[in-house]
Amino acid sequence: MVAEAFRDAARRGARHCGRPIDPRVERRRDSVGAIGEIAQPLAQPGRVDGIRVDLQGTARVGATSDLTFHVTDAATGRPLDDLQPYLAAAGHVVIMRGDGQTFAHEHADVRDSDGNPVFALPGQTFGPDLPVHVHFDTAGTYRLWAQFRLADGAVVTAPFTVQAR
Ligand SMILES: [Cu+2]
Repeated sequence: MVAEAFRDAARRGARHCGRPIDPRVERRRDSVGAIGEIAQPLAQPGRVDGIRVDLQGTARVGATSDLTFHVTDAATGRPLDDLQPYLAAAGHVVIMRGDGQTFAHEHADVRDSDGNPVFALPGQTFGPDLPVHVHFDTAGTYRLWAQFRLADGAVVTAPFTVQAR
């Protein structure tokens, strides 16, 4: 499902952080079982291969929606504060309307000590909260895929379904 979404995006000429989207991300950890069942409302956690991702916030139409992905170890509940940069971002989010007609790509908000937005650089760590600002143009169902890199280098892709109102 995620691979399909990224392939669709690639076909439309979308680019991922200045690079063409490549669905064959190295060492992907997205478990097919979790990806196939995309039915979590905004408040429901996504679980991908031992990682739990809670999506917090409200999906509002006509305003910027401030969402937060909260990443924990599903078995122990340990907040993961050692996420690594992946393609110069702390996290990547693909947002697609349910009918597939709109597509957006956002990044987790990373700021320096003065509050200015900056790239996620090697050696930095992030989490457990990854803030993302999303714009929903019309009310309805959207699919979101959040992608980030664990301390061991594995890339996790967590799917969500949200209702924007
Ligand atoms: Cu990106």
